[in-house]
Amino acid sequence: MIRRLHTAEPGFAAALAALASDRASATDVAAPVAAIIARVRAEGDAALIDLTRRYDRFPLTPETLRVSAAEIDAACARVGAEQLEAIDLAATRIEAFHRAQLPRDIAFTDAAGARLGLRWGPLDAVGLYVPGGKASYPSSVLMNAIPARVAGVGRIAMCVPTPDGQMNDLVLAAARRAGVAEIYRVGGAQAVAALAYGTATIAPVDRIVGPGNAFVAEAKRQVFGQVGIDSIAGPSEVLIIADAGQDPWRVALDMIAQAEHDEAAQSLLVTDDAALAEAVAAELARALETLPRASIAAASLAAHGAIIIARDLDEAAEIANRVAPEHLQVMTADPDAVFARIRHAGAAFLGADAPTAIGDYVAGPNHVLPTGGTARFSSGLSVFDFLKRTTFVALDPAAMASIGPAAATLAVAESLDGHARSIRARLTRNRAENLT
Ligand code: HSO
Ligand code: ZN
Repeated sequence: MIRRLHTAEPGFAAALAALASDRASATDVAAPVAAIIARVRAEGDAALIDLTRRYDRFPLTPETLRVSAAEIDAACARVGAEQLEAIDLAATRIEAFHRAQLPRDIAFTDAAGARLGLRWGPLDAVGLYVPGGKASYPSSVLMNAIPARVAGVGRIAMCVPTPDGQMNDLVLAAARRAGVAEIYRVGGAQAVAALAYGTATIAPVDRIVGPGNAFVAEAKRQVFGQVGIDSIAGPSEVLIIADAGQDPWRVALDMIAQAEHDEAAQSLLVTDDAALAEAVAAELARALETLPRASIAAASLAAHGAIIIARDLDEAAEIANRVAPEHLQVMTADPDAVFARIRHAGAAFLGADAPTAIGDYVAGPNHVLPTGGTARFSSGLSVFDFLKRTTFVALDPAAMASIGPAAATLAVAESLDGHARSIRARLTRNRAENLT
């Protein structure tokens, strides 16, 4: 039920490439999403109300669009103490890790006497999309909202669909713990449109983050430019590098933890030990017997999973670099040595005691990570997604005298005399000279 691949076999490179393709389900919803966005822009709240009645079967009104503080209180009161404590531990650790990321401003005076610098500042307002239904994860509320808070974002507006009026109490409790109080009962492309363009009730934001279904992803693509967006998340994936002597039961459970997310999820094991490979395959079958989400996990493992037998751990690391997985686990005798060879992975988990699932919840680093090989050129969510830089230049006459003439020369070379004159006006007060 899970394929084996040997790096020594001729077709290996092609087989590895095939594993990477065919995972993203390409549902083309561009046209209906464009229509929804146009409606929200034209009709505002009335469109949100109508679309929510239609798609979420909920009789939304202007008064119930925003979730009240009393409703959030009531939701939190229904959550058990153990779960609230777990949310609190997760939030505390996520906050500490993201606080450590905060960058420093730069300011210095260079040899020419120019004072140069760069100042970081938060976005004014961010929209957080939270899916409804089965993929409504409180942990993702924490992972998206806390970095924004830590960055100093002034306003965080959250949209969450409530199909048939159902709200997830834990999602509201996580929002409260993350300091998000502005929550709207609206989802889908209409929520993204409202956050991007604003309605009478929902003020527009500057950037929209958070996972969603095909409609939400397409809506984010279409509003990009009006607002910033985060990267569009694909199905989750893990690549585990394990050597001889690792516990096959643990390896199997770590593969299943990823596979149970989605039929399109991917779990790969790369090992230099053929005996471990077979032991893990046997444990996968055993572990699936009692897994509540066995049908999803089994489908994922059969369609997209693989156990790869490599010559050695160097080759295993090279395979990981080629795959550029969202999550990398290194379960080897010397995980740091293997990790030193890794160039492309969204997040790494080092050692036999650090499963990906701990990072999904409480480790501290973000669980919103680049999927589908995009770790080759991008990174997981961080405070930088909610910060921007403004550079500055301050010059006195001496500094201008030092660097101005070269600028004037380049301006003339570009046939931009207005630029040259603007510069020369700082080099001399003689108007005739400004114009030469
Ligand atoms: N593994 C998912 C995050 C998640 N797992 C949330 C459980 N809840 C993407 O990194
Ligand atoms: Zn997960």
